[in-house]
Amino acid sequence: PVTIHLKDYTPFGWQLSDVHLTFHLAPRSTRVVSKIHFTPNPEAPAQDFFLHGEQLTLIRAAIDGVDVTPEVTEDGLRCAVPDGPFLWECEVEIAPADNTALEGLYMSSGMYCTQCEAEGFRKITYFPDRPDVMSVFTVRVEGDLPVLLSNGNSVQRGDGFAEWHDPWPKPAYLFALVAGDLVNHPDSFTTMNGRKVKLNIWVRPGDEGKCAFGMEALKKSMRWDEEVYGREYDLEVFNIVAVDDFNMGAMENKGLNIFNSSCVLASPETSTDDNFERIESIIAHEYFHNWTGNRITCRDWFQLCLKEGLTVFRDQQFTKDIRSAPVKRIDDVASLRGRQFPEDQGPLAHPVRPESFQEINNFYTATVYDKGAEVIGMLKTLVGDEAYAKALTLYFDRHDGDAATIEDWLKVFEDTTGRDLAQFKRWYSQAGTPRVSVTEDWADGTYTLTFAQTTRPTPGQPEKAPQVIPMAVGLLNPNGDEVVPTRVLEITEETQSFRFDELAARPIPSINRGFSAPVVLDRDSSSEERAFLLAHDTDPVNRWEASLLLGRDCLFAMITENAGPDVAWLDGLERVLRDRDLDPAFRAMMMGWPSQNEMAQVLFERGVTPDPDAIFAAQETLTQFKAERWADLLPSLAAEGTVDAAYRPDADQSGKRALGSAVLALTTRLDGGKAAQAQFESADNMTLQLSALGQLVRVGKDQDALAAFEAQWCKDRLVMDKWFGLQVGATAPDNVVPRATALTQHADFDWKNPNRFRAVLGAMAMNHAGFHRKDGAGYALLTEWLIKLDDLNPQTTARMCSAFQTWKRYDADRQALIRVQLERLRDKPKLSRDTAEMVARILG
Ligand code: B3K
Ligand code: ZN
Repeated sequence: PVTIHLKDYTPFGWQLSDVHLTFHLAPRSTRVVSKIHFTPNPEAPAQDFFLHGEQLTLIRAAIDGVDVTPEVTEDGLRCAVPDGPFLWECEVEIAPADNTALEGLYMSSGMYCTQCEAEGFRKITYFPDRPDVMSVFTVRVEGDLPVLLSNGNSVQRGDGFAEWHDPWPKPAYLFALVAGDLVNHPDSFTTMNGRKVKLNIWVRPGDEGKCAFGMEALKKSMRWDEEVYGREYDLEVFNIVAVDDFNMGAMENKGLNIFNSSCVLASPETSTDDNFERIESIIAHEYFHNWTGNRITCRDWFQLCLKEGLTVFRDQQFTKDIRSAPVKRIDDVASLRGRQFPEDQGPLAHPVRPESFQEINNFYTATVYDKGAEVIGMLKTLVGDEAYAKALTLYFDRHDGDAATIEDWLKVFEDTTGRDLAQFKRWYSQAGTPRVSVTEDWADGTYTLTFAQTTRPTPGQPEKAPQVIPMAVGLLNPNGDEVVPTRVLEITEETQSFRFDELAARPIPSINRGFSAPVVLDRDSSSEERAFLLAHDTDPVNRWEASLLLGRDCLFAMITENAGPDVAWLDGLERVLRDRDLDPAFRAMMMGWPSQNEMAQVLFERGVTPDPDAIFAAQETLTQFKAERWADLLPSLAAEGTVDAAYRPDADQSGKRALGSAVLALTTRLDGGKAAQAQFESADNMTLQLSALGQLVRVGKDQDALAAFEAQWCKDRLVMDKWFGLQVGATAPDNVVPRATALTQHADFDWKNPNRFRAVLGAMAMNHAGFHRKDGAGYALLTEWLIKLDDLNPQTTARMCSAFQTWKRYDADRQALIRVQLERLRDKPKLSRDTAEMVARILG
């Protein structure tokens, strides 16, 4: 396998002034004709003329009108070319109907669509398929289908053809084409400069009723980017298309975003509150890419976080602005810790800007996206809001039209603030989660906090240097008042102290407020102190954190010492739950506790080999205990969690329903599922229906409900994904593998559809105790299916291998069982490059 290195970057030898593409669509014999003007690039070293191309049948190639015979290899073609500018013409044939990898041009339920990021365009035609080669595209689509779309503005349309022109130079990964029998949900948006933009969401007939929410989210995003970042949309039309078969969430192709239908279609009957919120944020994310990604793109794929980290940061800001900021922050912190920390602390650890890869698709990770966003958040915290805004304005002014780098990005901050960001840059180059230990000192009214940072070795990086850590700290008086409001301490040394003078009493510190830095805090705080913060902290994230830490300790003691639940913690929590001044959504979050997966990590960190069954059992005992202890409180909380008004997926109503469903989980422990059954029967929206079904699955009283649900929804693919997923994800550990096995035999288990595949096998891998059952049946089942899927869809296969990334946490027997499966996968004949790289990294 070939490894690509950041340090080897060289510019392409030519510039492309314009690209003309003509598509003659046919399921198994689409012809793609390209005409491209190449001009030598004065800034590039001399090189062979090489164009990427994979799985293409070359029909004809010509230079300046004269036929040529290039040397064709598996990954592209080489050809002798003139010294000066020339016109390249080429015709290839491809078979979209046979493209199961869902990369390049493929078919999904009878419609043609494309996915080119990162390197899919080379499966459409021969091209310099790299993000720093940007050009103006004109596209003609010919086919016997009612709707023919591509990027940019519509130029001409007629019987069986359409022409599109995108005036903004773009790299090939932003190219898109869609053709099919589609209907649209139209709307329009008037930009800040009064330009009217046509908006469309294109869907398959029958889905028209599920577009309104997405459209509102799009308009909100467009307005928000104008108001907050001063960014205006730049084409006459913005199209979104929903596609059923898609490897990820969505794609920001210029003017023609393509979405996994699960990330755009929504209705109260078929979508949960969580679905609505996710759809809103993904629509925003893809739209925001228009400036951070498309107008300013990446020089090479190592710079992926330049667009992804920044765009995630922007979509998080957007959600905070239009929903509840504290709740969103807690959500993001929980997801960072649940997904990114394990990555950063295991065999797949890599820097936010990786330095090498074999298959770039394997680096669309929580580290690049979510840690990438955290790094931007830290930068903003360090320079302040005003400087951040100035730096961003400079970034857009200076780099509009560029394929930029992290160096360019940091330079705008250095130029606007005069700060030297050399040390800060380590956040981009050093992998691993920094650990910060805290000690304190109190004497004569002076309180001193001392921080010591270390980062453990990660693959390829044995030594780590200290990073810049913006640590937001506030101090509370023993009576609960805040004596020192939040202050950001800038830690740059390995060990560093900060003093707070003239205090009347020894304060209680609230450290890393708002999770100002993505680090693990090591601090021996007493449970009294945590309980105090749970009661008094003004920072919602740390209030939640205090409860989480108490929960961790409680479960740890239950698992390792057979202790009973920590009643002091539960009583503190109860006071929070009873506080009607607190947002129901926040209280719902406070009712959560460390997941089984998180507990496995906690045990491992504390030197105890995690036993998945013991973790599960402790969680069960704790839940039962909570339910009994709070039995009196539950009815009033349930009432607060009930919405009487007509369904709206807004923050207010969904917060209430979240509280309601957290309460239902406890009530079910007391009534064996009676309330859940009633809720299931009366539910008039998917949030209530699904949360009730989840509880019925959990208590094993799900047979009738699952049948009823299936009968009701068997025609709706997205709802059926929930049905498949929930019965595996929520069931008791022993049932997980048998159920997943049975569901893979179900007539509707269309395993070539990534959503359905993930619904069953992804849900199995996420059910901690079920997946990690002692006999290894979970590992074997997942591997069997990964082996099967790899021939068809390497991207989704490789991504799902990460289910094994935490394998070194577990006991020798489980490790041996996992190793057998990883080796079985490794040794599969014709294993894809994607999966091969993942398995090799996980095996280490
Ligand atoms: N940029 C795309 C992701 C492409 C993934 C390629 N394997 C979606 C997004 O981040 O918005
Ligand atoms: Zn993105």
